[in-house]
Amino acid sequence: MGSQQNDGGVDRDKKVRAIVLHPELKKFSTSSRSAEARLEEAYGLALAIDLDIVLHEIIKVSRPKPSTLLGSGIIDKFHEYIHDNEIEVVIVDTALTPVQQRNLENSWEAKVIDRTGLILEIFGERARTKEGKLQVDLAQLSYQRSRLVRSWTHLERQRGGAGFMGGPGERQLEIDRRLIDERIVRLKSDLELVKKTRELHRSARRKVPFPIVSLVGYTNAGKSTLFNRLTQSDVFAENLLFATLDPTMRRVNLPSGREIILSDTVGFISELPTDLIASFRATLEEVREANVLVHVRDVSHEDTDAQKEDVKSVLKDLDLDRDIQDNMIEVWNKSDLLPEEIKSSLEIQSGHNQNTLLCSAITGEGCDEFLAIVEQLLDAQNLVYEFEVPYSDGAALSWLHDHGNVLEQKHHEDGVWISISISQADADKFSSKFGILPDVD
Ligand SMILES: Nc1nc2c(ncn2[C@@H]2O[C@H](COP(=O)(O)OP(=O)(O)OP(=O)(O)O)[C@@H](O)[C@H]2O)c(=O)[nH]1
Ligand SMILES: [Mg+2]
Repeated sequence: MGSQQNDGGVDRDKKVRAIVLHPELKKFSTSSRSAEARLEEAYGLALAIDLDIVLHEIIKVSRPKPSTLLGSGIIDKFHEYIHDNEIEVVIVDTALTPVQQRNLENSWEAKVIDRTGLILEIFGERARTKEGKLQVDLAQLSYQRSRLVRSWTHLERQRGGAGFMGGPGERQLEIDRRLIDERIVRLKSDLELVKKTRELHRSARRKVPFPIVSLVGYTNAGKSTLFNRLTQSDVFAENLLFATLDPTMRRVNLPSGREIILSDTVGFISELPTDLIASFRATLEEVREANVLVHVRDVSHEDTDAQKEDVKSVLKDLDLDRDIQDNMIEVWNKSDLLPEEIKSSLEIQSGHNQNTLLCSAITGEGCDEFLAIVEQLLDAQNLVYEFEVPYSDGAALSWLHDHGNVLEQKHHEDGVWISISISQADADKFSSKFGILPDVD
């Protein structure tokens, strides 16, 4: 590739020409998705970074080769294509081993990016908050560290390069590796610091008895669009995979006037790289703390069922599937895109389950009902409160014993300190009846 030495002067307006290949590993596939659907998704991912995608294609792989994954016939065929069409980047939609990636790069004389690399690249472009950026940097560096290939991510950008095409040559590798190690150490300690600050904020927030409601779901399902509608805000919502990366939180009033905190989060995807799951654990801390989890689904998507399974498995990886199950709402979004027949059938189905709702974040259909469902769920939920009831308020104390589950009680100088598990609705009744405002534990 001729333009390698050029560190900063690459024409930024000219898009890098790329192709997307989805290897169909016939014998090994356990996925319920078709190869075509998977190729489309990979294509969508590639479009999420600014590349000129000249071709996207499925390649059947009957016997994956450890050294190159693909057979030599296919490699030769694409070598010619890559050369003739001035392709600079080849996206191979699977997890390549470092050796496979390196060998393919050498054969094709082009940059090869696998699925993990691509997702990391998108995340790198999208992260906005300090913590988000640090986490992406860390995930990228660990990924890069494992590969003896020319680096193309943040390191270069920070040296003033033009994205992943302006990289240094192989001789730079040793220096890069040392730089990477030093940066990993620094990033980890920076992250610790940011995490501590977040933890402080979070415990401050816990004192505020506002329940947290988190939107989760497959990327592009419509979480941010729903969030914007409900909070009357304007976060980035776009027909782009991984439009949202950093969580956003806003207050919303429920029909009764009670306030909740709604949080919009990063979307999930099938085969989410494990490195990234680990690094996004902290970003998804709000999800962990949520009183209600809202699974937003694009029911107009042909793979909506497979996507649901993917979301469930990511939630499982994040240890979020256990406690929250009863407090989960499933939002069947994009109802406006459904043919009339399917829409009415889904309407009936969702009517059978009180925690399922058919709606359209675009037209607003069903969205009021959404808040009512959140309210119902919260009303039914028990929260642990801790507070002191003055001795003079005997009636308040016995009311609590009647309505909640007292976990602990201590006699202080001026009153009884009590730790109680009680429903949100009763807690609200209690504070309006007796004028004592409890703190959530
Ligand atoms: N027709 C229709 N389009 C919708 C609806 N909800 C969202 N969209 C579109 O779907 C695309 C993705 O919406 P987002 O809200 O960005 O999706 P997201 O779940 O936040 O996606 P990520 O942030 O990438 O995880 C956008 O083009 C939206 O306009 C809907 O109810 N109907
Ligand atoms: Mg979003």
